[in-house]
Amino acid sequence: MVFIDACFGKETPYTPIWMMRQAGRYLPQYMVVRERAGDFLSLCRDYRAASEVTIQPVEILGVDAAILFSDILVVPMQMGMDLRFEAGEGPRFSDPIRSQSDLARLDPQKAAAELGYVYDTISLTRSRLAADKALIGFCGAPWTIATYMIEGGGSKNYAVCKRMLYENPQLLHEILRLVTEATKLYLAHQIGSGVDAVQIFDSWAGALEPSAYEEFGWRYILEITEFLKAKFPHIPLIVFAKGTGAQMSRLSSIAARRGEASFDVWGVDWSTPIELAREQLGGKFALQGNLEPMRLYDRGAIESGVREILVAMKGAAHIFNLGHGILPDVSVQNAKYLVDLVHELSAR
Ligand code: 1CP
Repeated sequence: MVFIDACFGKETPYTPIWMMRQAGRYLPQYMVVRERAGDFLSLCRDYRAASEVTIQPVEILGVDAAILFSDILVVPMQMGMDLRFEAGEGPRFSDPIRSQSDLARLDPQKAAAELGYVYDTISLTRSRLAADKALIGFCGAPWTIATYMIEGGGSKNYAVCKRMLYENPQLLHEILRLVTEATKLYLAHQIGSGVDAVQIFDSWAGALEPSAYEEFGWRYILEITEFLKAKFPHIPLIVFAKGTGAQMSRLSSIAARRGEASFDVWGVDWSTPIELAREQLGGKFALQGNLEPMRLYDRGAIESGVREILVAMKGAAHIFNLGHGILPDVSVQNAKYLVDLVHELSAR
């Protein structure tokens, strides 16, 4: 698979591409399946429907990899929390974790066992997906998951989490430890069910000051990648820690001090110059990214952005992607234009 070869830094006939959040509302075919399923969580739990929307972007856009259709928040939900997606409001936990006594409600083993609908989606999808297309499994990084568990939903300033971080760091560490345990088991099951690669999304990494991110964010990610790399060396691991562009060399040194690289691909967000990422990380990691997602509104903007990124990454291990998730109102034609353009301009 071209995508897997690129993750491991091997030469490929062209630069592979997929898009974060590629299965979603901008696709009319997704909306049809979503309506049929009722609500978002029912869609995640219905493995046939989830598999169908996982495959849609591969068939409609021609991307080189499918990403499992699910959500990062199914992990805390199956650990024992009450999750709702209110229309237009995003995720809500009615019972956020705020004190030591709340921890008794969280069970990592139960989570990994109750996520069977995800494992079913993976095996069905792998059996249906073309042999040359990769299936990516994923999870949220412990820090990003913890922000939702503690705040009770999305947040602008993460004040409840950060107050806990400075006032009661031990409690935050205990929450992160439980999520880390659940995530290791969950990802091992995802790999056992057939995913070809795994991405860890640390979407809110940039919310922490660098020293706090090292202690409460990065080290838990490395714990997960070290665990998986030892067990499944043939499965490429991708880490996307959004908003950490100014810390790339520090974070990679921390990883290097712990031993051999435990992950393969460094996800670069749209605010980080990819040539800077190449300078600081090139040779050690394949890079993934980093077109500004809003460029998808305009074909001229797509073309100039693609050309710039391909020139900066020429001769280096690279997977093309957006620098964060695709937005719900972009045109499918423009998304397809991007995929075709990357394939065409990178052909060797
Ligand atoms: O109403 C709906 O249709 C639900 C919208 C939706 C979708 C389509 C949510 C709710 N999640 C998803 C799917 C999803 N989430 C995928 C599927 C595979 C794909 O990429 O196509 C993935 C990988 C995610 C991951 C995810 N969920 C992240 C990390 C990636 C990122 O964008 O930073 C995060 C932060 C979430 C939480 C979440 N779930 C849903 C929403 C709207 C959010 C974000 C809320 C917020 O901004 O705080």
